[in-house]
Amino acid sequence: MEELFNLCWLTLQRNIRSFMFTVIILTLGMIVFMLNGLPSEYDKIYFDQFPASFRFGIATASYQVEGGASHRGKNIWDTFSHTPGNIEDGSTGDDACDSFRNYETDVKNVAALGLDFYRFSISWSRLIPTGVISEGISEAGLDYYHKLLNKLEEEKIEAMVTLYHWDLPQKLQDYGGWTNVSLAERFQEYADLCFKSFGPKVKRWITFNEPRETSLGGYEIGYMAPGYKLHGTGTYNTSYTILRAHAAAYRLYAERYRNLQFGEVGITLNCDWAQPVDNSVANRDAADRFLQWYIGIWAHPILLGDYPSVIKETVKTKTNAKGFRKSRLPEFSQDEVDYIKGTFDFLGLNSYTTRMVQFKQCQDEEDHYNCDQDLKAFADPTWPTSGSSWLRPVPWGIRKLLSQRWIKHQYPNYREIIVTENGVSDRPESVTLCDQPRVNFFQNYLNNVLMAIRIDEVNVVGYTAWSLMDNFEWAHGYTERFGLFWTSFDRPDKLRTMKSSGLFYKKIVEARGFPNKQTLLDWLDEVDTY
Ligand code: GBH
Repeated sequence: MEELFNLCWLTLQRNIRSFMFTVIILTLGMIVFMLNGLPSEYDKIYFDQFPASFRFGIATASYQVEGGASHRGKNIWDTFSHTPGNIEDGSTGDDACDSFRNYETDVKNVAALGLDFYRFSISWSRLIPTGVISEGISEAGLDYYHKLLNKLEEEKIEAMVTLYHWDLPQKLQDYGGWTNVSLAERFQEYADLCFKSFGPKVKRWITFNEPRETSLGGYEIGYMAPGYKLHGTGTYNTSYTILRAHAAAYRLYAERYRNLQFGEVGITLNCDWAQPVDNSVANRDAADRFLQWYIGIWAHPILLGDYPSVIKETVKTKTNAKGFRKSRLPEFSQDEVDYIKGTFDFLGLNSYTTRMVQFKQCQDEEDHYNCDQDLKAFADPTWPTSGSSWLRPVPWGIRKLLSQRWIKHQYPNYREIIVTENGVSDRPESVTLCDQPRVNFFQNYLNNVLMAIRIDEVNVVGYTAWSLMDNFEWAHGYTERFGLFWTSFDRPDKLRTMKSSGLFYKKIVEARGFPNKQTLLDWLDEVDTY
């Protein structure tokens, strides 16, 4: 009995000791926790600088910001936006941000962010009102871009100039637009005028911005100008002309201008990352098809030669099955393959979001670019939302897209990649100058680009935020704001005011990256109270 009592007493004593020990450990833990905070999302940030030669910039596009519509020839976005029902808020780009008059402020704002370059686009019909050079050139149009380029030079900001950001002269649309192969020649003449006039002041030229959107949005689905619904052929037929036009401009520059002007010519392609829903072969193949149809249809002919074989074979099989001998996808001759192949000094990439992808046999009776891919693409409901239904911030997506998972692997000869657009929208009623979600977006996307460079060794040489200021967001008019500067559209002077995201981007650019956790937290505090 006594032994038993002693045993119990001993056990109790030992337990009290371990109980006290636990209490002390917990208290110490609490103290450490209170001093340092929880392990946070900031512990996942990769702290390092971008390479010394890395360039930071910001972008706009002519129709979205210029206004001054009465001072130039008519283009397809004038026609499209003036047609009732096409634009969400019934607006047009007639005035937009009035950069036609405010270009000096724009350059000043780019300089205020401490940036290395400004990416803007030239309005074709501002230089050549009908699009046909023999019908006349506008001196006032040339003058406008000279003034803009001079101002940039004064501020020591490099110019990255897009030749085609969707605003085709209307007269060229009347001849069939990009379904007409001879538009490649008209484009080459226009490019020639731009190289000749502005070349000495331009470091990088982009022939086309997101040709996929021109083709799919403009000619197959129809939510963009010119609004055609050529299902099954619109994307493929126009891609054939656009690829030839791109190559024609590239070759012209290489032959006649490069030795004198020392610039580079590339194209900007857009792409979402495609994450297979699981590891099955069927779903991984579906995600790969998503990427081939999205970016491969453009990148493969330019980097490796000809359309990707999966697209050639699939479209041919599907067309044959309907009883037609000739594929809906045009065929390049060997000469054409060689003409287009290798026409890039750098690859521009616009990326905003990610899709989950799953195999799904398309049942549509109708031929369609989407149906040809046999897949279902959707957003994971847990991803955050933004001001645009299609745009779900998924920062790791851009890293996978750039890295060995895709672009670096598919196109080993890619040379240099420049992220030519990346950004996020909000709705004017929800967020104003203190745009915390946008700050968060840039922090995480820029950090993933940094990891792609430093960890995955992708040769990304520049990054471009979209956009300098809120502007005409195509079919969504002025209902979605992407700016790092707020635009007061209701004021005649279209006043621009820097948002928190502008200040945050400036900090990253100044530091050339992410120095350490404390500095990052200090920046976030500062921009939050801004
Ligand atoms: C870029 O396109 C453009 O280059 C730029 O001009 C634009 O302002 C920016 O992004 C932001 O959108 O509304 O569901 O019909 C990005 C690619 C393709 C994304 C068309 C939106 C419309 C989908 N865009 N897409 S929907």
